[in-house]
Amino acid sequence: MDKEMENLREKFFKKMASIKNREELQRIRNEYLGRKGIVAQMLKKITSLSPEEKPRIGELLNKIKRDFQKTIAEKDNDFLAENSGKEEQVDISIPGRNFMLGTTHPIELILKYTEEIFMGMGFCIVDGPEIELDYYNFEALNIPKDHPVRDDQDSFYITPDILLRTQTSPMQVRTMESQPPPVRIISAGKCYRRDSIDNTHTPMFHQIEGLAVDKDISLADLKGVITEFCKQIFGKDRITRFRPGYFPFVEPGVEVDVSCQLCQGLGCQSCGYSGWLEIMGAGMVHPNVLEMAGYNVEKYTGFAFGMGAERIAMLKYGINDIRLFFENDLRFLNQFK
Ligand code: 2U9
Repeated sequence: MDKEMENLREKFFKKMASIKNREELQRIRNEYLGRKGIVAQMLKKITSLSPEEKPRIGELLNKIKRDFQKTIAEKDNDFLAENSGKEEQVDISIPGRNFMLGTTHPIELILKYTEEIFMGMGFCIVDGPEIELDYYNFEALNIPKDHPVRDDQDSFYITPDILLRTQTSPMQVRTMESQPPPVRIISAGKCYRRDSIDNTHTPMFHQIEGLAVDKDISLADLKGVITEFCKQIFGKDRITRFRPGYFPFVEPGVEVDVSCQLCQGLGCQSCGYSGWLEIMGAGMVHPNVLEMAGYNVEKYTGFAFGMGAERIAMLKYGINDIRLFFENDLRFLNQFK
């Protein structure tokens, strides 16, 4: 065994003296120190030695192993040092790399603009869960189990009582439950409905809703706030129109139109020759909704409104297909800086 170990050393150092690169070094490392390498095999042989020889040979072999490891590591460092000089050379004549800069998504832009406009009128922003209880999504909004409006807002149910929210109103109910009036809040975010996809429908969309509850709130306050919003988001020259409309959570309910920018209200193809574009629904909060949230309906009234962020973006930017928002085509997205 002593002779064998001597030969081993001699052969290893001879080979090491002639290697030229890291690949060759790796090969020698595997050959000598690998799991099935020469040193490992010799260490295995120790078991067959006499009890007196075992510790001596074991110690010598382990010393050989440490020496080989050290020599290989030193050689590796030499190679690295030689190469690193080359790698770090900088050619300052090469033009710099262009980094792709992201842009804000148009829906995010609309959400941010809208929130800022309403914050300027004293509203706060509230955020809430996208997975909701049926109670907050429907019942507390005056939509009991058998109400026909549930057909228009068919949802994705997780259990019979838990669903993906179909509107952002649940958070407004939760806010009313958690604080007394006055309340002035905007709730915006993703909503889900089981709609078939076409150029105006996707099963996930974004809603922006507002709610104001206080003493002496009237429909005139609603009209003033919405008219101001339309002027700020679409332009000073736009005017608004309020028509009667039905929504179970408001009474009276209204549908809000903004004058068409292309024809200045005269009528053209884009507004269906009416001069008006529908932008949202709104109304005075139904007393049942206020009462279920624990508010005194003798003392307080409120207004609420709701709109689709995609629809607002389509009207503001002249986009005719809602699917463009979710296809992530950079040629589309890069237009919104
Ligand atoms: C509470 C009480 C009332 C919010 C309102 C609408 C009318 C409305 C639609 C617009 C387009 C939904 O995304 S859409 O399909 N919304 O027409 N939303 S009133 O009323 C509320 C909200 C919260 C507590």
